[in-house]
Amino acid sequence: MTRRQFLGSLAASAAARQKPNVLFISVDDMNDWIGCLGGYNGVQTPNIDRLAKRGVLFANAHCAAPLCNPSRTALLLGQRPSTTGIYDNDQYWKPNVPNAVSLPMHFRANGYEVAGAGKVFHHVAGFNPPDQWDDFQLQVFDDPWYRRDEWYPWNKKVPAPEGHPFNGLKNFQGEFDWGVIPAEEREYGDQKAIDYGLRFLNKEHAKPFFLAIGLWHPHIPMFAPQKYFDLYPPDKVKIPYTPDNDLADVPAQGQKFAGFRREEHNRIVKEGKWRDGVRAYLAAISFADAMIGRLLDGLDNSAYGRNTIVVFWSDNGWHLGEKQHWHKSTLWQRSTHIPLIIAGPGTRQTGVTRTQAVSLLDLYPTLVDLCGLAKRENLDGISLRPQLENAAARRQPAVIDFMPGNFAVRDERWRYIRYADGGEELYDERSDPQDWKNLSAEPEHALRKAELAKWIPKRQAPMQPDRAEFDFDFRTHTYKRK
Ligand SMILES: [Ca+2]
Repeated sequence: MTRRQFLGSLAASAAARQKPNVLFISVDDMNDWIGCLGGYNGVQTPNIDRLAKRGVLFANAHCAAPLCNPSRTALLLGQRPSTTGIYDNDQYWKPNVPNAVSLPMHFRANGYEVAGAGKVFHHVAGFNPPDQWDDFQLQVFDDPWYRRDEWYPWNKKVPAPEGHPFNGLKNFQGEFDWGVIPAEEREYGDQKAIDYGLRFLNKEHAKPFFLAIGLWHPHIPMFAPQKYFDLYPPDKVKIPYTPDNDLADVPAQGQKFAGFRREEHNRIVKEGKWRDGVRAYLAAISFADAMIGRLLDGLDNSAYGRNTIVVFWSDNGWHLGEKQHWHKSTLWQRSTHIPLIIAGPGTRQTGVTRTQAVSLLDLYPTLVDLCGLAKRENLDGISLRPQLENAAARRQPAVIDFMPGNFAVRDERWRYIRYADGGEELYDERSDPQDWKNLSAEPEHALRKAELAKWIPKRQAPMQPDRAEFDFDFRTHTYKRK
């Protein structure tokens, strides 16, 4: 190496050291029931709320798709389902979009140390290729007695514990459970992801880092230690108000999405468990919040507190009986509206709220922008930097995909939904945030609908083949088309 090359490499490593780190924290199925978003009066999320106070709260943020895999894949590849064809939970992204450069890959290619734990990509085997990370700790489940071996080959299956299912619902299978499991608080699976993050933050890192910590909570099964249930005395828990005729003005495809797993809603109502389920969701949210608090404390007590961008996001929302539906998988506010906070270097104002509609698709270009990474072409989102700097910065609407041909377009005030069969909905979210009154048939809104419809992507990729069409080998992480 010549002296000049040596000085050049010194300068390059100094520049790399000055780049901000990223702590990328996600939760699963957390809707807007957090203190700073006001979705449920009385919810206790002091740690998420304190993060909002030191950053920018995007109060009108939406997922790219209201379901785990398409939402996470869209965020992490920077491209919406109608661009990639990854619309559902059963589609591997890696063999279907082989040239994609994911957000962690792009950080790696730009000199970052990239690590993670828990559920960042979709949680089933085959969705989180090991080449994405310098190091990754796979998810630890709270319900290892339920997890099917072929989907979770790293999971050690155990016999179902006594008392399962813990919610006492009759004949319920699988994940749809809630309650207190026989485990200490520190033994819950998500704590292992937090522990990984704390260990990582306690180490010295030669390069700037991108650290992704993905929590499963408050996703079903909604298990939490007793003390989080005790935050919500049963007689104080409020069931969401749902008008009887709420679905009457919803077109056929919307009815179909809302009817998915309707039997679970019916059973919850029939067995008198609605309030119980709402309470478990609140407990699971507060438990997630407490774990996030541990991680934020760990960051503050580490060497990286001042030079780390914190991004907090949820992959989609969650219905608790609104429109006779539990789960996500709808194009309404309840499913698409999610918490999103960005704090740390790059946020000039702190403790402020932005009301422009934004999308999780915007995170990829935002982080490229804030961290000075090489620009990427063909990303579907746009950088949030203008909103981080200026409350009045202009935005384009957020567009949400759900299965081929179905879209919601959300701007600061309106939500326009168009289904593949032509069915439409229009809601004024300012006066009707619960999407109760479909205004799409009213002639006075024709022009508004046409304006919003312009944002629906012209190019709509067909559905990619699902995983049944591949032989996947977890050991070598290879896919073979059958
Ligand atoms: Ca989810």
